[in-house]
Amino acid sequence: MNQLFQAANKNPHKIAIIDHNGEYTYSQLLQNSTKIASHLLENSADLNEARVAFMVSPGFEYVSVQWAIWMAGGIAVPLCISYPFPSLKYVLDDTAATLVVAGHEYQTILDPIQNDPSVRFLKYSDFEEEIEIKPLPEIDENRGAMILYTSGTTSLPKGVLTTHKTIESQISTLVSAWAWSESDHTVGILPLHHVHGIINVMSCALWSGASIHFLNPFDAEKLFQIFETGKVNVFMAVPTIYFKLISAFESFSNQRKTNLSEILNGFRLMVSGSAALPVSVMETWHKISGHYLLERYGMTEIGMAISNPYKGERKAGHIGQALPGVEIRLVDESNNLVASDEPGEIQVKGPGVFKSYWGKPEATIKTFTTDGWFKTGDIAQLVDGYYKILGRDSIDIIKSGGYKISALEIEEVLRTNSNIKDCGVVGIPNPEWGELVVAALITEKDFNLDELTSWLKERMPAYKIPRKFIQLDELPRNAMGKVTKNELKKHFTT
Ligand code: MLC
Ligand code: AMP
Repeated sequence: MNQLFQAANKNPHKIAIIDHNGEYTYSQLLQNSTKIASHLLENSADLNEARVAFMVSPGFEYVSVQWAIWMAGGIAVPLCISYPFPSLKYVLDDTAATLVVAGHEYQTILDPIQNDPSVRFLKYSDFEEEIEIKPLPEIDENRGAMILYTSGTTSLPKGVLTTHKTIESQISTLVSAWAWSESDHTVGILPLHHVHGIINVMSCALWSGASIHFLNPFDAEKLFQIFETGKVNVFMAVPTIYFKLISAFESFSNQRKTNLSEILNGFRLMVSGSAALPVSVMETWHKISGHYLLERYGMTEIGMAISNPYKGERKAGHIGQALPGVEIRLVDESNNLVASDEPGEIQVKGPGVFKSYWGKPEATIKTFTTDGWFKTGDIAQLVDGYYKILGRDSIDIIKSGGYKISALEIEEVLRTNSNIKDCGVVGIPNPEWGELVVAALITEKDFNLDELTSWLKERMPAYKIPRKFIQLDELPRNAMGKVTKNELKKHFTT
């Protein structure tokens, strides 16, 4: 990640990060990261791709730890700060992380692993101790740099391994396509265990010598207050956040609305992605801000691949064209190219595509064609030179609030409840969340549904928990005995 650190060196006195503790320059960021890298290295010269899991709040501390891991030659494994312990443990076990870093807010939840002999457990406060600065190892760009977890068509999430080179390519592509510069000022409101928050917002800003103001957790009122300072000029979010911002905006006085509209109108760039942007949201946001949101398409495995133009027409309901350096093709079920106006699966090639699913060689082979195209599972069509997403090849993948959720994963957890005999989880359309996770259950007679949500909260993050439960006598099935999820969905719309 040398280019990222070199960029930071160019602007030593510029504010890089603003968070709830204060403001930090690029020079402070580099110094702190180097110091933490020395702590991580301890007696070794290179972490040699050891997995370093870290649970640290978005802000100066998060970036310092992430950069330190890269400087010391480790693989960064950011842990979701809202995960309950079983979800954290899954990631720690799957990556076989040998180092774990806990921000002070997360020491308690990580307590059970403090005495694990296979793990070196470090509190962020340990890094405050003075240490002799160690020489940093030379890192080959093809070495592993980060593992992010993504849900898919298997019941358990998979770790997506990217290299330093992949990440640099993902960042530099966007910096140039969207004209990032050191005069930019953005806001970090997205979770930092997914590419949208890590790559598109945080890393692009820091690569460009821009400033990033972290706000955690997301809060529409507080975000508008940051906008009202008049400093922000670049903003990126998922459609659910734009939906929430519109609702909050509509409750403001006319005077505040006029003032905010003027401020938003002065932004250089506003982007939406991670889920389909409803045309109604795009139009309402245009009325509020004067901006047609730039909608783009990406995935944990590939970074960003398709984008509406920075300059030029942005089409509502369309994701745009291939980004420079990214090859895109649409194919049918036999991997043959479709006719130019026919729908097909999006397949991607390019330097931003991930290396492998961590510890899952078979899944990795399955997700690429024999000639090296990554199969996204998303179905699209090229309409007048702009790609348009039509759907996904698997009904078991749900996008809610911009998070990818596996219906199978939730079903497996539900089935571990002794009162639940069987279940089916589906996503139903919802204007705010994109899709809402809902579940049909076949239960023991006297089972009380009221306690189910709190039971689930101990086992999975809140965003995966079904928002509606219904009890059925049986699940709709086809002749093969497979649950027919399209039929099941109908039970939730009546
Ligand atoms: C939370 N809630 C939900 C929910 N998530 N309800 C329905 N569906 C969901 N998906 C509920 C909570 O239980 C809670 O209810 C209330 O909403 C507030 O919870 P919260 O956690 O405080 O929610 P909030 O902060 O408002 O979260 C909304 C959000 C968040 C939009 C900020 O979902 C978010 O950060 N999404 C971004 C995800 C992201 O970064 N995806 C990118 C993946 S990368 P109660 O009743 O308890 O109050 C990718 C590639 C690419 O996709 O192309 O970018
Ligand atoms: P994730 O696995 O969390 O990285 O999510 C990637 C998925 O998000 C893609 O495979 C798409 O299904 C979806 N996605 C991302 N951007 C868009 C978009 N602009 N429109 C529709 N779906 C999108």
